[in-house]
Amino acid sequence: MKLTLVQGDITRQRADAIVNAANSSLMGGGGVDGAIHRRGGPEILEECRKLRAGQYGKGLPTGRAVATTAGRLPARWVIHTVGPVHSRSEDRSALLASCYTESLRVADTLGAASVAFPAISTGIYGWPMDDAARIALEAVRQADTAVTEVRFVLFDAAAYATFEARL
Ligand code: AR6
Repeated sequence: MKLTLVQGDITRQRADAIVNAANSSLMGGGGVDGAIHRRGGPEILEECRKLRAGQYGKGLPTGRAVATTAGRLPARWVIHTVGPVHSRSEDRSALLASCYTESLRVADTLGAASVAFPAISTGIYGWPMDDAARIALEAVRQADTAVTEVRFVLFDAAAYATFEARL
């Protein structure tokens, strides 16, 4: 598997699938979730609504992943995953790792060869970047997947530098 790091906006990435750091409701939010729905258009939310009306009536559990169309984005699919909120009192790193492995598992079911990830849980959900980078890189490296390219799309220079140091 080829692992690459880029600094930029994930909504601009050409990849078979881009991953969204969503929340359980799948109804959109701020951060990368807001950007994906804004730029991708209403088609994505429409599919999310159908998922909520069907299989995910109670919402998508933390650490799980599900795919929709990518609407107007230059990707074929958006894989929505729900990161854990960072906690000082409880070790939730297995749930964060699960976001990466479950997203890759969904990518495999789609036949996606290239997948772009944001740094899940490192914004509104408060996960320290260095620890999140360690967990993300380890999870992706150890994943049993047919995906041949994983790209981490880091929003700012500091996040990029942290991932680069870890890599
Ligand atoms: N491209 C790439 N990375 C981005 C972009 C972008 N366009 N925008 C932000 N980031 P966050 P979370 C980075 O808050 O912490 C939403 O409301 C950002 O700098 O998007 O998992 C959801 O609905 C940070 O490093 O996701 C949930 O309620 C990283 O993406 C909640 O936020 C993740 O930040 C999820 O929180």
